[in-house]
Amino acid sequence: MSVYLSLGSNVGNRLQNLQAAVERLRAELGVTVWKESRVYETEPVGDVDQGPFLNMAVSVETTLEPLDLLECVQSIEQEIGRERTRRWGPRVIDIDIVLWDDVVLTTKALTIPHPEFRKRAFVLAPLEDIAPVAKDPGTGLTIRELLRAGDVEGEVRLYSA
Ligand code: A4P
Ligand code: MG
Repeated sequence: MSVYLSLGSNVGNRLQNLQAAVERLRAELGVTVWKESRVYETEPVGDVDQGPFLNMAVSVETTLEPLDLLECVQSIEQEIGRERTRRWGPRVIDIDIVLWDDVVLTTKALTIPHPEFRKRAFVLAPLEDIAPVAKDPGTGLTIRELLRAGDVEGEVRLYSA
């Protein structure tokens, strides 16, 4: 079983924020972190004028139900001090559930696969590091195929601290 999470930060010590989030995920009961991608510096996507992000992806296995994992990652976000400002705006840490095996789920609180991920290089490039042939149940395409599909937005490059 594989669940893929996308992590992003563009406020404060961005690398430290990502590392703190992964550390807390590792400490969660019922969550096992398997793989960590490299860290990418990425151009902000969306209408908000804000600084560049660091983004990464991790694969986890979990005994939690999807909504419970969402609650879990949201409490980690709050712990790390995310200030809830505006949608798509700057954040200390943002953790999104991107894929959950071949689960397709649309509820008010949670949509899996993440509705925006197919066109976001800042999600796909880190994911390609750890899961190039994982399949998007929505389109049947792999991460690698989505990344090469052409309508992917935002510049990304490997980050070295
Ligand atoms: N929610 C629904 N589905 C999911 C899911 N699969 N994973 C709901 C996580 N959350 C999900 O999210 C708002 C609500 O989405 C949650 O309460 C949950 O119930 P939020 O994290 O509170 O708010 P947000 O992140 O500001 O809004 P949103 O729409 O999730 O923004 P995104 O899509 O996360 O985009 N550019 C770069 N380069 N790198 C980035 O990381 N991130 C964003 C944020 C914009 N631009 C970026 C980046
Ligand atoms: Mg989010």
